[in-house]
This record gives sequence, structure tokens and C-alpha cells, in this order.
Amino acid sequence: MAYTLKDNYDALCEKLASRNVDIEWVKNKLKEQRIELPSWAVGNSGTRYGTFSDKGAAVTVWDRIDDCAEIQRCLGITPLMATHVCWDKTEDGNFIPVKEYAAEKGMRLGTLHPNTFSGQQFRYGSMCSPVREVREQTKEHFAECVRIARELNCKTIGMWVADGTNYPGQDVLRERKHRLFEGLNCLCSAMDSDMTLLLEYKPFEPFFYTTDVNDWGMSLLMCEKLGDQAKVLVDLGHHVSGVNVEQIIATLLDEQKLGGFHFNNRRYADDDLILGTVNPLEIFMIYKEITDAGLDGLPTDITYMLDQSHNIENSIEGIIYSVMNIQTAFAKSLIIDRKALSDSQSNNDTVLSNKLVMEAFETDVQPLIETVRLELGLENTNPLANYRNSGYQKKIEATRTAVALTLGGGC
Ligand code: LRH
Ligand code: MN
Ligand code: MN
Repeated sequence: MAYTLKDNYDALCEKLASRNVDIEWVKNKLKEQRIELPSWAVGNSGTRYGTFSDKGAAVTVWDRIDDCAEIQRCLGITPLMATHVCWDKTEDGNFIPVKEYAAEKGMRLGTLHPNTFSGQQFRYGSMCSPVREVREQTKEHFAECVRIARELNCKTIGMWVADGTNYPGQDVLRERKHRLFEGLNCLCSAMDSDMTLLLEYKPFEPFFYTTDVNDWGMSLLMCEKLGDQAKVLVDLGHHVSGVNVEQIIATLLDEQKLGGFHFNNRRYADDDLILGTVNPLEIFMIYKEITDAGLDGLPTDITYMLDQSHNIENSIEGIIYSVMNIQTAFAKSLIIDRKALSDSQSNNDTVLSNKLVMEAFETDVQPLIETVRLELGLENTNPLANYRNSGYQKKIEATRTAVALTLGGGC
């Protein structure tokens, strides 16, 4: 006799009740979870050596909205599309029709990303450039971005400062730090009081000797100076090998300075791979820190976003699969026997403490997540299968014309 979802769900609930887990609380948390979809993850993307063309890949901003709406239909927890000012406007530079079309498709526009990397003027950086005119242009761009965010009702601005240098002696590093603050301060001061600046860090690339916002320390330092409206954004791919990201998360949560995430997986550098494929323990432990902080009464108002590049896999499938992995990690973080863990930690019982955390990590939470999906009103319990059976892929392959692939140009 085959077990039904209800059988598996009931068995799981029984197990979790014995572990001091409040199942209704867990389900509510899973229902409230939201992940923003970056417009640039649908469509063709690749490496700096080339891009493989996918049949039916999104070409226009309208295609990207359609794809994000389809992803949301399958998942139910991704109603926001994050935008980039260079890429997500009409041909004549308007944003309002983009917002309106998104709304028609049941989507809202999420975090807005200014541009500091695409354009000839950025050879020596943007706000940190030694060239005064470039710094001024960048500040004007920031004012324009705030105006667009207001128009689109976006409350978060995602700032990746691509600036850096390639050679020792190329520029004066302390002066660059001053220019950085001046530029960010200009952006922050232009923002409305209900807007948040999310400051992303990255150790290297596109520059390789120094990067002006190279790690969480620099991002935190700038955010501290900028005030309450500036918070750190952690892109999981933006660390050198071996860094313990969950400890960074714990520190930022404690300082009330964790603003957002760019989710992806890395093996070597900024690989932008599907989340949960390389290191599922990391994302589980990150969510554990967030859940713990929330239970301790700390604010956990965090913007969660994917930032991936689907090079060989179908983008839509890669995104859906990533979000499913995120749901799994989050669910597992919620079912830790925290009472037993607190006791074992008090007794310095190292082995048992780790075992309790791993027990949650190793629990099959799919019956719980599947039940939540049905309670959210989704058509079925498996978003990936839902997409594969929907006919959407066939439709876009038949209706969209492939474009010639080029490497990125100006904005
Ligand atoms: C930089 C980055 C940043 C950009 C995105 C396209 O590596 O992570 O977030 O906006 O990639
Ligand atoms: Mn990123
Ligand atoms: Mn990146």
C-alpha cells in the first residue's frame, strides 16, 4: 500500500511533536517566506567566455516578467521581481509600463539595482574613481535611481559597488575610501525615510588588486557611518574559500545590520550556481541563525533574493529548483529541538549539540513543505513537475525568437 501525503505528514508531525516543535508555527513561517527573483536570472546568461543560447529564453523585459510570473505560479512565495536600472525599462527608457505589466501578471517590482559597472566611464571605478566627472555622474545616477524607486514603489536599493584597482600603486586607497563614503552618503541622503540601502560586498572581480567594498567588515563600516537606513547585503558567492558565512550572519544579526541576501552556491569564486547544490549545510545553518535571532527578539526584516547565473541548465527550472532548496533549508532550521539543544549547550555536550542540529538537517521535511504548498493554494505539491507539465516551456520556445548573443555592453 502506497503512503499518501497525509500519512507522511501525520508521521512527521508526530516525530516533530516529540521534539518540542510547534507545527503550526513552522507552517506559518513557511507560508510567510518570500524570495525575490532577479530579472537577470531568467534569459540567457553565461560566463565571461561565452553564453549558450537557450530555446525560448527571455529577451525583453516583458518576457522576464512573464517568466517570473510563471515561476511564482509554480512556487507561490516569489511575487517580487528585482530589477536592474539598465536592463528593466522600456526601449524609450520608461519604468512605469514595466511596473504596470508586472502588476497585470500578479507581480511586484522588488529591489532596484543601480549601475556602477556597465559603461565606458567606469574604467577606474564609479563613485571611487579618481576622475571627478565620473564621481559626479555616478551621484546624478543615484539621484535618478531614487526617483525611479519612488516611482516604482520600491523600498530597497541594492548597491553592488564594482569599483577597485588592478595594480599596487594605481590609486590612493584611503582616498578611495573617502570617495566611497561620499558617493554612498549621497545615495543614502537622497532616499526617502522608508527606503533601505543594501550594500553588497565582494572580494574581487571585476578588479583584482583591491575592491573598494571587499568584505562584510567594509560594508558594515560604511553602513554604520551611513546610519539606520543602510544595511549589509550578503551574496553567498562573495567570500574567499573557507569563510564561515553563518558566523558573519550571526554577527550582522546581532548588530541589527543584516539587510539582505543574494542566494547562490559557490565552489571556487563567484560561481552563481544553483543554491543548495554545493553546500546545503551552509544555507541551513544560515537560516538557523536567523530563526534563533528572531526567537531571541532581534529584528529579522531581511530581503531575500536569488542571484544566480544559469549557464547550462534551463533558467526557469534552475530558479524553481533553487527556491525549493531554500524552502527545505528554512523548514529544517525551524524544526530543531531548541529546548534540548539549549540544555545540551548548557552542559557543554558538544557531541549531542551537534547531533541535535544534524537531526533536524537530516529530517525529511518534504511532507511538511508539500502540505504548506497545498494550503497556499498551489495546483500541486511539486513546483518543478508543475512547470514541466505546464506547457509553458513549449509555448515560449514556439513564440520567442532567439537573439544573437553578445558580451555585455553599456547601459
Ligand atoms: C556581482 C553581483 C551583483 C550584481 C549581480 C549581477 O557579482 O553579485 O549582485 O548586481 O552580480
Ligand atoms: Mn550579487
Ligand atoms: Mn556576484
